[in-house]
Amino acid sequence: MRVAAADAIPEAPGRLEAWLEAGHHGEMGWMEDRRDQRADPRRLWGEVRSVVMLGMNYAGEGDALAMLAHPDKAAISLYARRRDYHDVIKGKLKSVAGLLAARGGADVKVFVDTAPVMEKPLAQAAGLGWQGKHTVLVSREHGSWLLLGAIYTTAELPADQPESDHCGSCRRCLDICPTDAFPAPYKLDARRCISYLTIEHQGHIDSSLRPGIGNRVFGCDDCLAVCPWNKFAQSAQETRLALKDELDGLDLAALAELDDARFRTLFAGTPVKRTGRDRFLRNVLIAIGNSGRAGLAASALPHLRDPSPLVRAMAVWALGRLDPAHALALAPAALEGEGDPQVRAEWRALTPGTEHAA
Ligand code: B12
Ligand code: SF4
Ligand code: SF4
Repeated sequence: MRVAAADAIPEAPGRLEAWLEAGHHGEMGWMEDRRDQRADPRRLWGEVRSVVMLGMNYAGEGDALAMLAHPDKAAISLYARRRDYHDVIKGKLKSVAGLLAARGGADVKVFVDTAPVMEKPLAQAAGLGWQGKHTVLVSREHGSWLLLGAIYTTAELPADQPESDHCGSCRRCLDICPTDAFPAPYKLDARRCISYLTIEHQGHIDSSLRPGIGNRVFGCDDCLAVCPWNKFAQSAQETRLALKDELDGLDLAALAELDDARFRTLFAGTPVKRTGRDRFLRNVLIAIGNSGRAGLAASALPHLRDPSPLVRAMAVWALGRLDPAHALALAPAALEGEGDPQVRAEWRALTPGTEHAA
């Protein structure tokens, strides 16, 4: 934990504004709402004088990208293969905030993604680390594996020294990105980021971005995992955030069979639950389409009649990649009964001679 003054991020409003103006937030309309309050703690709470930032290590053991070598299995990002961090961090922040209030009589407010707060620039100002070229906070002790939370307080606490940038000439995170989501160092176009596409994006995923998603069905760790500063990270000790081994290496074929109830049970209490079954199945079918395993075509077939157009559309796409002849044979009859424009477009894209995502 480190402390920043409430006025320590004067460059944040302009940078947030530029990001929003460029449309890099995609459909995250909530990033536009209350933008003044997000970029300046004093706009959110007039009395705030200091911000206590918490960084919580969530490093795992071994290679975070190991699952990418198994295209018939699901890669779920490291933060999501465990209990939702928000409650755990909030609990810790509340106990510190309680001490601040009890000892100094200060007013306190605790935030973990619950209010418009720019956690990364505040954490840099407090000296927890620096925003790397991948835009995430990197620390010399924990590499890129930190989750953040904030306490705003009326107490005038002595501020810590801000951390400076230690990226140097490195650009590993920029070069590894499978969907080319960095228009420049320190700038992320969320609309191209697999984390955004698989977690936040509500609708159909553009066909040009689907191949880059590979088997990443929830979030993406590539830019974090290649950061050389990770070599100093110790694996996380917090037992309440222990990795759930049962979520590592799940078969895509098994995930394709999830109905709503089984989806909720499997991912209960984890961040994955947030997408809901339909969006998750959309992601799973993209992974199936990317797998190159013809045997997985059978897992896409039943979803051609799924009630959700999101799922149906990606079933068509996956089948078209794994078994194009079969998909083409089914297309005429399927098109007759199909009312959803996107699903119709996916069927039409299979027609020989027209552009096909594969
Ligand atoms: C919106 C959001 C997303 C969006 C957009 C990500 C983004 N980079 O903004 C999406 C859905 C893509 C996303 C993805 C992920 N997220 Co997220 N996300 C957030 C959220 C809610 C807001 C971030 C924000 O304010 N973005 C707006 C832009 C303007 O801010 P920015 O990236 O800081 O942009 C700065 C740079 O552009 C910089 N800049 C511009 N020009 C220049 C030039 C120079 C020289 C410099 C130095 C800087 C600079 O200035 C801007 C303002 O400071 C925060 C929680 C929070 N409340 O802060 C979590 C948060 C950032 N996410 C987090 C995580 C873990 C992830 C993922 C790793 C999850 C995953 N495994 O899939 C990925 C990482 C992807 C990536 N490379 O960023 C953590 C990161 C922890 C950390 N160590 O930093 C946070 C802090 C949540 C938390 N409480 O722990 N996320
Ligand atoms: S999380 Fe993945 S897709 Fe998003 S910027 Fe990083 S490497 Fe690219
Ligand atoms: S991979 Fe290199 S450029 Fe990217 S954040 Fe880490 S040190 Fe910086």
